[in-house]
Amino acid sequence: MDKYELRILAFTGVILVIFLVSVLRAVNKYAIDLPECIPYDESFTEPQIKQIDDNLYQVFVKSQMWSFEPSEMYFPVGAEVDFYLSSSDVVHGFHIAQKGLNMMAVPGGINKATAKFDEPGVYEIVCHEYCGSGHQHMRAEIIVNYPNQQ
Ligand SMILES: [Cu+2]
Repeated sequence: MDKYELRILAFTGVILVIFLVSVLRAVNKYAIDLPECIPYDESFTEPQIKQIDDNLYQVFVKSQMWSFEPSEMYFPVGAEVDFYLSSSDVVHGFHIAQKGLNMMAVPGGINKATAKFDEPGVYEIVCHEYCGSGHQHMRAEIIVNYPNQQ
């Protein structure tokens, strides 16, 4: 093998290692929870908010043209929320910009991601996948208050 080819291969390997280390550091630093697909179960398609314990919640979000259900959610500061996302018609998006949470709602599938809400405020959820003529109205809100403000 030519010595220049070896140098290019070594350089590419170093760049690859730097890239992988950077991704792992970012995942740790920002506590990024990667979305996951879970086996389909019809019980996840019924919109609801469950409180599991003081700070742990499960939300079953149903996406449909052109709304999310539930469309308004209230949590106390410090709440950790598992979102289980389903779609009853077409592919939708589920994006909470302030949390960097981004999922797809796929018919016949359930996607799950977790977010922790340490700061009070209003967190807007938008559909970021064009899903039809009413797409721009597809929004929901998460309101995070101190426990005594709910
Ligand atoms: Cu949409």
